[in-house]
This record gives sequence, C-alpha cells and structure tokens, in this order.
Amino acid sequence: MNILNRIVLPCACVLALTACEQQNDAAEPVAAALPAGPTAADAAAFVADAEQQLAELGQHNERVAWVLANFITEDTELLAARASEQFTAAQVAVASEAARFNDVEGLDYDTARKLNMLKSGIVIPAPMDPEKTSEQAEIGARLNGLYGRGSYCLEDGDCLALGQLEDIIGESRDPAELLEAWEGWRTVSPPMKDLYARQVELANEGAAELGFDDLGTMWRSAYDMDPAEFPGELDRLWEQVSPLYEALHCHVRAQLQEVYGSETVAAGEPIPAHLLGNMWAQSWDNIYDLVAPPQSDAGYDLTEILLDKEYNALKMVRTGEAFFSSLGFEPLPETFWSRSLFVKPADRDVVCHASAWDIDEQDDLRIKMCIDVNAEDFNTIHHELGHNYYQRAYKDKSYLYRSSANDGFHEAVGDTLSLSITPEYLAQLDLLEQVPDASGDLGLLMNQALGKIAFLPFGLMVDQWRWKVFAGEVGPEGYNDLWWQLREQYQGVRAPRERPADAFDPGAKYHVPGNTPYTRYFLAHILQFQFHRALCEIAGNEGPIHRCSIYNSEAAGERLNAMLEMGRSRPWPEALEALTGSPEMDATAILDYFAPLQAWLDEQNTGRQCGW
Ligand code: X8Z
Ligand code: ZN
Repeated sequence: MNILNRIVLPCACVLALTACEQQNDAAEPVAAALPAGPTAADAAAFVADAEQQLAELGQHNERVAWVLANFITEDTELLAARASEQFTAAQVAVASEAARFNDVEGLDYDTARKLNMLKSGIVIPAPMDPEKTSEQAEIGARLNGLYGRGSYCLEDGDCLALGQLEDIIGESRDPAELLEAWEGWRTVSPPMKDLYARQVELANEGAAELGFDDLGTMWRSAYDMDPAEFPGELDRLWEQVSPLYEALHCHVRAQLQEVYGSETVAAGEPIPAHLLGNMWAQSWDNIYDLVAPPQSDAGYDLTEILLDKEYNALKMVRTGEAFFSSLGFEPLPETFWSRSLFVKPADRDVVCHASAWDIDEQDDLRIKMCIDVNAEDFNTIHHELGHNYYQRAYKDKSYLYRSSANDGFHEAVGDTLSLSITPEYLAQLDLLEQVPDASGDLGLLMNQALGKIAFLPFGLMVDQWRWKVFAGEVGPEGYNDLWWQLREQYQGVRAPRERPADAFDPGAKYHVPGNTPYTRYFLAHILQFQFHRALCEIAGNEGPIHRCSIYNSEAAGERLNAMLEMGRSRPWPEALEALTGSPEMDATAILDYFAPLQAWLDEQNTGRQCGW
C-alpha cells in the first residue's frame, strides 16, 4: 500500500504542474478550452522521481534476496516474496504511468530513453491487481525454493544435492550411474510445472496491461532495436557458428560411440544427454579425455595444477582479483571479502548457483558461490568478478543506466578475462613451469571448444522454448515435448530414455524457475570473442589469438573500462564500437579463434555421417 502511494505521488506532482500551466494558458481563450497534456519538463521530473523510488526499493529487495539466497527457510522465503511483491508493484506502476508521456514532444535524449526502459524493462511483470501481484511473488519464491532445496535420494536413503549429482555426471563413465544421476536431478521439477504455468499466465497478463503481446515480446524489446527483428539477429549469428558446432558434435558423437557402443550412441542420431559430462549437456569440458586429439594434448590439466599447488576458494578469488588489478582496476573493497560466500556451508541450505551482487549500487559488491577447487570454478570466478567490476564501473550513472549495454555484455566481461587464462599466463603465476610449445594447441582449442562452442545452441534454445511458451504456442501439457524437440533441433541431444508423463525438465535448469532470461549467455559467447580480439590487439599481441593473454595490459584495461563506464547510457552498438571499433555483433571472432580446430575436425569427420 505504502509503496503504491509512493509511486502514485510523482503523478500527483506532474498533474499539479500541468494544472498550473493550464491556469497560465487561461489568458488565451482558445487554449483554455483544451486540456494541456504533460510537458517535456514533466516527463523529466517523472523519470527522476521514478529512478529515486525504484533505487530505494530495489536496494531493499536486493538485501532481502541476498539473505534468502544465503539462508533458505520458510521465513526468508516469505520475506523475500513480500519484498519482491513491493518492488514489482512499484515497477509496474511506474511503467504504466510512463505511458502518459508517449505523445509528449521535445523530450531530451535521456528522458526518452529512460521512459522506454521504464516501460519495457521489467523481467517479470505482474498484473496491477494487488492479489495477483502477491500470488505471483509467492509463486516465484516457491519455484526458487524448490530448486534451491532440491535433492535426490538414493535407495539407501542417502540424499544427494545438485553439486554431488553434477560431480557424478562429470566424472562417471558408467552409463547406469550417469542415468540415475541425470534422471534423479529431474525429480525436483515436476512439482514446479503447475506453478510455472500459472506464473506464465500472470506475467503475460502483466505484460499485456503494459501494452505488450506477451512476456516474450517484452523481453525482446530490451535490445535497442525493433523486437520483431531481434530473433533474426540471433538466427544470423547462429547460422555463422552452426557449421563449427556440427563439426564438434560429429566428432564428439563418434568418440562417445567408441566408449559406449553404437547401441547407446547411434550414428546420425542425437547424442543421449547424460553422456556429455554436464547435467544439462550445456558444456562438455568434462569429457575432454574422451575426445581429445591424439598426439596433440594440451599438456597440462588446470584442475590438477590448482590442487597440486594447494589452491583453496579464497586463493582462487584473490587470483581473479589480481588479474583485474593487473589491468588497472582498483582492488575489491574489504566488505567484498567479509560479506561474500565462497564455500558451501555445511549447516544450511543456500542457493549454490554462482551469482554476483551489488547490494547498494555503490561499492557493496559480493559474490555467492559454492566453490570447488577446479578449472571450471576458476573460470566461473572470473565470470562473476566481471559482473562486479562492471557494476562498479557504472556506479556513478543514474539508476536506469546502472546496467550493461545489453544483458549479453554483462555476461561477457568476466568470460573475456577467462579467455586470457593461457599457458603463458599460468607460467607467469608459477602455476606452469614451462610454456608448452604449439604442438599441443589442438588440445587447448578442443578444451575451449567443449566449453564455448558446445554451449552455443543451449544458450539459444532455452529462450526459444520460453518465447513459445509465453506466446501460448504450447500449453503445460506440451511443455516437456517442446523442450526436447528444441534440444534435439538445436543441440542434437536427446533424453536418455522416454520421459515420464509428469516431467518438467526445463524446471531442472536454474534459470527457468529463477526467471532469468537466457539469450544473454548466447550473446555473451559471441561477444566475448569480439572483446578478446579487440583487447588483444590493444595489448599488442602478435601470436595466435588463443595464446593471447591481456594480463598486465593497462592499455587493454583502460579501453575495457571506458566501455564498462558507459553502463546502459547509450544503445549497445555504440558501446560495442567503443571497445571493438565495430557496432555489429559478429561471429567471425569466435570462428577465427577456432579455425585450426575446425580444420582438424573437418578432417576427422571425413566419411562420418554427421548431423542428426
Ligand atoms: O548462470 C550462469 C552464471 C551466473 S550469471 C554462473 N551462467 C550460465 C549457466 O550456468 O547456465 C554462466 C554460463 C551460462
Ligand atoms: Zn553471469
């Protein structure tokens, strides 16, 4: 209630101003007969007020969400649902008020841009009916709780959390054991299905009240372009990279066939999803040993090195910070170290999925991660720190501009630094004694491709599924079939065996119950190679791009920071151009990076029946 009043206040203020102007106009008889609409100055005042209110509420919401994610109980769930209900109500009220300025002429650039952001920038809008807002917030909290607390209990009564099930999928080569872990984790999501369906209904109603066809259209309007053209932009990028993905898929399938037999892995068919080393088959690094190019091994295993050198979670994060410092960024604040969560607590439920936080939008930066000492988590630490340094770089912008150029940029920054974790870099840290020669480069590239190239179709399909669900192209009874149809179409991956009638497999992926748009990760995987190429050039790299590390290059850091500081203040093509010299998202950087591997894969695949 309070909140709604606070949001309505600026309108009262705007109306008062308008009334004032009407009085002035009264001197001229013709104008007096017409009710004057809001002016450009009214719009600017409205935006300033809205920014202040959303910043305050957003900060409160963030704090409560932090407590929930670090301490999942019935009470924190309820508190978080209340806070998110208030914040959503405020966002929706402001968005609908913003439409009052649609026909105002003479708006300055920032006011016009910010009004658009207010109207379309809500990830999960609720209908204006307070009961429905409240219902939606409760559903959101319950979905998150079902995922965060999810576990699978074996017959002997031992219950395994997601992290333990992921370890099995990553390490085991026993198909029966893999299948049990894979199916086991998917027992967490059937109870989510009805809740999710209701959430879609409510969010769509909210989106419609704000003038959008559905929630998918709303999500697609966040890219400084006509939302109807955005899917075509994604298709264009996917067409650029899909031949490389298909070559990788073909080789990996052939190798898996050698290991598991052609009854389990058939030529010309999609690959069973439990054999790819990752719970969602979204990155395949864990099966490197099964598919590595013979005679061209990378020559080292970063996980083994980290363990040998007795790295722990804290030391891994300190190493990530040191990389940013080497580029000229200020060290992280003391509170980062005292308030972050690095290790899974033994005594309570937390959300282990890695995330980066910016509690007060000033310098209260934190990460929350259940770090294991391995190469994957070392990369993820850089990913999360990328978020934190971005947040810090734009902290002096106004509320609506305290964000990335588009959401793919936020996801790409830390990954860009991870691309610089090369043998040369590891040698500088004394993690490698000697820089291996180029004879192992195919192995290095294969290792990277299993992370980066394997990810691309997954990064794309999650929202292809959601967009169809939001558009009502499929109802709850068809959710799971559509999911597997898209998994097959994009990834060439299939369920290991028929799924039960009540299955809701999308719910077993964090971002679906958590309502985090996913196209951002596809974009990030394209963008990070563009960023890497540009920064390597600035750093004066002359060798092959996959051996380039920007470590210690203050010139690269300066150029990166110039883009980060822009926040969301300009359309993303300008930010991209500021860093790379080109305003276009473009997959040639990722293709050039992997060109030697692509040539090798094409050779290996000669005579093989590729595709699915
Ligand atoms: O969710 C994440 C990050 C947090 S923004 C750890 N990622 C996606 C995922 O895990 O599915 C990074 C890569 C894709
Ligand atoms: Zn991220």
